[in-house]
Amino acid sequence: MNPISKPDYMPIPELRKMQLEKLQKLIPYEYERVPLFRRRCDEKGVKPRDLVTLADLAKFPFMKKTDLRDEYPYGLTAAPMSEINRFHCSSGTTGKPICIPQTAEDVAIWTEGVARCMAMYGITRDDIVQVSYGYGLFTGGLGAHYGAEKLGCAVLPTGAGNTEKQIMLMKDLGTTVICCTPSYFLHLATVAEKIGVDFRRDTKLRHGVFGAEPWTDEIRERIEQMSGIKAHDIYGLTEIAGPGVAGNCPYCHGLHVWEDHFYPEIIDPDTLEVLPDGEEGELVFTTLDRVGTPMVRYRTRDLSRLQVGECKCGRTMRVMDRVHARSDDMLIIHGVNVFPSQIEACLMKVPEVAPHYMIELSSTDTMDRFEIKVEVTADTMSDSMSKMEAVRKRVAASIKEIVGLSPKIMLVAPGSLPRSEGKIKRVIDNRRK
Ligand code: DLL
Repeated sequence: MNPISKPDYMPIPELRKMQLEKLQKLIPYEYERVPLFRRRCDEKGVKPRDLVTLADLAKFPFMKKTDLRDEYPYGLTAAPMSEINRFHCSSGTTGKPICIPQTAEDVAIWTEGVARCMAMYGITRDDIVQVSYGYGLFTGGLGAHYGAEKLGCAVLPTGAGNTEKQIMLMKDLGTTVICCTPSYFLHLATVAEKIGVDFRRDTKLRHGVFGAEPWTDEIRERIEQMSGIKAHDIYGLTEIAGPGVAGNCPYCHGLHVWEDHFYPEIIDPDTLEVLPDGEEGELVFTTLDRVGTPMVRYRTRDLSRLQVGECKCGRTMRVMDRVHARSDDMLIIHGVNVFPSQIEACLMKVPEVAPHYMIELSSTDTMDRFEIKVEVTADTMSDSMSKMEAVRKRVAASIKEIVGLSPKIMLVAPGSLPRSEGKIKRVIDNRRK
């Protein structure tokens, strides 16, 4: 076992004791240094000394993305600038970005999280890791880079974009691991095919470290089938660290949360009550060691579940379900609640369809229009009109069966929908608000 993985197997009583001790330090630290937190605790009539057991965390107020926006840039910073070592920002869909100043210690813990994920995936110091996440304010590039270096891997920091050159370097240098968004990998695979590069035949690629956006099991299967690599899931968010808050092991279907650093809770997003393990709701994280911008009960908006029971791998860290959706991703179409991931799962059941699609919504005077554009594979494109029509009908039937709606389906040519080097946007909602 790589020594970096030792904490993964910490006995549960020891882990819970450690979490409580860390929380008992964090809450007074935050109360003393962050006026917004102090004010919210005072309004609720809760004091740091009220944290006696782990369950007492539920008495403390939540933090939300809007708090980070309202307090931009330094309102939630707990450490003096002399201790700040790095900034990361995440752009929201509207308005100001959020800004997370971090100390060197914070960056080290984040790095450890990524390295522990990579070790769990079976990546070792013998690997050559191509980091195709964007470098910069986004945490993907630097997070994967530092994590891979910590494991002792050779890092190839290509960043996102320049796809043909990425493929050339992958071939020439013998890249064994690629880190990027799953949607960018799909694009990379399409370009590779176009320029005659077969991942199995022409490269040494073995692992993909994919995250930063929801991706279904069906996409995962497609990626593994088309490239012969093992596709691993890595989860995280700027507000808590970056990538490496959780990752999947070879046994569990979900992701082990590094809960010695990031304390997870699941809440009911309507009542805000903490839900027991096994129930689905909104993920909430508390950073147990952060010094620069600690987060207490940060509401991620990501929907998941903390699984009950032990994982066969022997790791004691709880397993969260893969994140297929955020609560704010939910679309209401003709009164039906729909998550884009459900549509994706339906599309991927039809093998003639490629994993590139766009959901478009608009409104007429009387009703919503719901249309899905989906690329077909190159082989399907060359088929007769009647075969194409049969594929279109199968896509429509799959959506009708699972989602209960009948959108207009448009099959489009391979490569005709927009691609992204980072997080992909798959929904255009032009309905009147
Ligand atoms: O996306 C950090 C990251 C970079 C994670 C690279 C993994 C790989 P943000 O830009 O702050 O940070 O976006 C965080 O992205 O709340 C989820 O909604 C989504 N997300 C991240 N990882 C996954 C994943 C980075 N594995 C937001 N599965 C999170 C599903 C994910 N959604």
